[in-house]
Amino acid sequence: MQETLEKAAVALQAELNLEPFWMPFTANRQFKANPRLLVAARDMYYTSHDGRQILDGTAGLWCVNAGHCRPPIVEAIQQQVAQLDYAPAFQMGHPKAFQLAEQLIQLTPAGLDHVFFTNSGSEAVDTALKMAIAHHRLRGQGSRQRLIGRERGYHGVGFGGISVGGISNNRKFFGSLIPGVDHLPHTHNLEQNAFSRGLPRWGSHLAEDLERIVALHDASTIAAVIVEPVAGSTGVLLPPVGYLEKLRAICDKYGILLIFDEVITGFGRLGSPFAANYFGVVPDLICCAKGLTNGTIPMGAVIVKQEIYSAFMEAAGSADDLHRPGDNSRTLSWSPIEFFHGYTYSGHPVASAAGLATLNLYREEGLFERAANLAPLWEEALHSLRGLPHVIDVRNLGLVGAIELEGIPGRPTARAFEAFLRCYERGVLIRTTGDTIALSPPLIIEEAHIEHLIATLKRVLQELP
Ligand code: PXG
Ligand code: PLP
Repeated sequence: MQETLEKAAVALQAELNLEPFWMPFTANRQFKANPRLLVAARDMYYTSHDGRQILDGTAGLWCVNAGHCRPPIVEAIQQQVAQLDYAPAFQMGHPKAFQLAEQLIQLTPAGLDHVFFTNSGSEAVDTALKMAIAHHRLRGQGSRQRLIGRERGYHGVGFGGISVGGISNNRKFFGSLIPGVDHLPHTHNLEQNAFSRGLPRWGSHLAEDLERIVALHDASTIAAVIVEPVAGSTGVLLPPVGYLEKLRAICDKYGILLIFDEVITGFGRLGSPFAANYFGVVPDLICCAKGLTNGTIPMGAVIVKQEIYSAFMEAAGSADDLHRPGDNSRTLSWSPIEFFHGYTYSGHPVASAAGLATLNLYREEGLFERAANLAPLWEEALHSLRGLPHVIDVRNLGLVGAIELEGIPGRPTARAFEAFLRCYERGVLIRTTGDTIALSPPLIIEEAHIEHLIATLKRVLQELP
């Protein structure tokens, strides 16, 4: 097998110059010496450049929730790009962006009812942080500028996102970041919670650290707390029972906005539209992306509560106010534009068409319910890996899973990465972060696929150095 792969790699390099493309979050030199290219996809499988079928255990990068190249989505994109390729996003519109916003708010908990479109999760995060700070200013609380993130959090790669994020490698190279950010402690604790099924019991008190931060800085300086309800990228860290409820209560007590970054947890990953629905904890803003278009066309969104939208609408000069330019009783100098923010491609027609077709497919096939129904089987399958060599924890919720391996001393990440390579050789795509294997298959996964995935992992874990 190794030999065939190497042959295919050599053939590929003869026809494709891999050098100019600076690949994101990739060991470029290692990859280019031994490339892994995907050339096609269908439902649960990728086709690799050497012609093999690869079972997708990760829904691409947590985004292809309905499976690959689904015809209704593909056709909607094809039709849209031929009919209206682009429409200016500022002071102009097109119907599908409005339709998509309306459909999105059907999925969120009551009260979250206005949508701002972005092109990625990173942009959704930066948008939400800007909204939070501006919202306070517009309500006469301009001293509320401080942002609270969490250790090990991932909120994309914009300067806002890495500032509130808590992954050291994503921060340390990039200077002083944005000022006025504090971090809550992460909730991962193997001594207390290893091999929990579903939510861990221990650790809800960690939310109370927000009280310490408030005592230190005073609530009047704090704009927002941002967390992933389930931290994905850092290795699937689950919130302890009661933790998110506590965070919500403390935010309410001090007038702090709560932002859920649902870029991964949105669109059925936990068996419900959003984690907010799953946990019954309603944030003030939700960031989403990825599954919004089933990964087909880049798109993100921030969904906000009515009060936040209204604060902007009421504070800005009204369009009928033309006779009162310069009225300085208002917080901002007069302008009919309520929020000085947006992207060339906010609500892009092709992305909107992809989003509409995606939400329709989720609904028609009942994919969120399907994920919820499969979750117990998924849990059983994952926990059957307990006891295999190197496995120090197994975590699961909805259709997310993590297998944490004991690292090789002095070579962190090496063991899990070796598992990734070996699974790929055996025709299964997994994702690793640190020494944790993260799994998040398309929600169309069937029992036989789960068996194949777990059987491959078992063999690979038994063989690992
Ligand atoms: N917030 C969260 C919670 C995310 O998981 C982003 C923001 C940024 O989204 P964009 O679209 O800008 O990438 C993410 C993205 C991984 C992995 O393997 C996770 C992400 C992206 C790529 C890889 O864990 N999460
Ligand atoms: N840089 C320049 C010079 C621009 O003109 C623009 C948009 O007009 C941007 C950056 C931002 O690009 P986007 O709106 O695609 O985020």
